[in-house]
Amino acid sequence: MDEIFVAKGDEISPKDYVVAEYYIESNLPLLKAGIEIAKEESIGTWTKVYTLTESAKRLAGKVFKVDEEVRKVWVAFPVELFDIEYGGVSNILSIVAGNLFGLSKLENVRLLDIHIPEKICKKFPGPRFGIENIRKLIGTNREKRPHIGTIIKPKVGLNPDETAKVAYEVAIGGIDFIKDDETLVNQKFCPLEERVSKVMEALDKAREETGRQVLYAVNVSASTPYTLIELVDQALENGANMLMIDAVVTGIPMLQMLAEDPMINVPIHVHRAMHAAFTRNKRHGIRMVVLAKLIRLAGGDQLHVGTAGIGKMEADVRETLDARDALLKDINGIRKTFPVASGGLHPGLIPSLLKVFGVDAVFQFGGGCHGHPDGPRAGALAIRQAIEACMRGISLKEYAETHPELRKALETWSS
Ligand code: RUB
Ligand code: CA
Repeated sequence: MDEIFVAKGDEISPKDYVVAEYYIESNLPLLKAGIEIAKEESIGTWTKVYTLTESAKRLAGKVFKVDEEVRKVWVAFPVELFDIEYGGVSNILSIVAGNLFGLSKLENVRLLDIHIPEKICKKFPGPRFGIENIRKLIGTNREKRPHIGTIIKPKVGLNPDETAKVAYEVAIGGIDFIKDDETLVNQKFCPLEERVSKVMEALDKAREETGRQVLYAVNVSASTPYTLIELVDQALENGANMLMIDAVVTGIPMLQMLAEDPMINVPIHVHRAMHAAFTRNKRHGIRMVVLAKLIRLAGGDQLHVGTAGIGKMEADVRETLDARDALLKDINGIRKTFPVASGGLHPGLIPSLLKVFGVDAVFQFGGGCHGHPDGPRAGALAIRQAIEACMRGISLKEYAETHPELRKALETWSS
């Protein structure tokens, strides 16, 4: 019976299968361990069942490659197994990343990557804006540079007036976009409707003074589709020009719902709080690259991918860059998602960030903006100056001699 869960490499056409790569630790021989996954996630169970029809057998997942040295197994799941119209990302995850993590015969399993064929990719919306159109909104499509964003800090606690004041200061200082922090939604101390109305008023005022439109990503990570849409309506009615959703805690399908809504004509920034519960362990869980592929397909215009170990959050360079590449590489004409580096960043780290990420990236600063001794406007100016210095090939130290905000930032956070 196990033979139906095994195939030769040349029998698997990448057009007709979703291919999942797993790292496995098990007492079973690796091929057998892979078969446990193929079986559990397609047409099998722990024992022979007499209800298995001949036509059901064509839906068997198949192990078609094993690499003993790195303990890797490749499993191909036939396209027909997936219900993309109704099940979408939920259905994909329930197959390639479902029960298998709990199988007692497997001590550790890590989903390393997935390869999704064109016929499935085409059924997803992808980003409505993507890098090119966000660049048009910010005005950087000719002179390409990384975008700079800020997370308002403290992450919660400011009221709408205080939030708007900070927004005005960083907008004048030269930030490209502002985002709510992930734990701020619609709490009583800072109701979303009033917050958006006041922040947008402050950003309009800044635009009149500087000629630059700053984007504000409003966190609408609500618990049900109904409350989500209620918050989206409140945000858009009050002039929001960007939305933010935490796609891990809220669910990728909620992101897709926003991306497919013809009434929502603003980019969507995607946060990923809680991802490290399953992406961090190198032996068990799901790599960030998998999440990045699914979030791009579902319509995320910007997505956090980590800082390659430059900032405060754990991540090795390879993990960050693989996630970044998944957002940028060509996938059947689907727009590119802006990779976001965030967490523990400050102006002194911009040269290292540029070296790793290049210009097609968003660098985001919370403490590294609002912790500037002269306040958020000076913080934003210092970030802007660090970008300018790098784009002009001048060292930060030299540029700081004539730019006091940058000088103070470098003194504050010597890297
Ligand atoms: C960063 C911040 C974000 C983290 C999340 O604030 O608020 O939530 O970037 O991590 P600060 P990741 O700049 O003050 O550290 O981007 O890795 O998902
Ligand atoms: Ca945060």
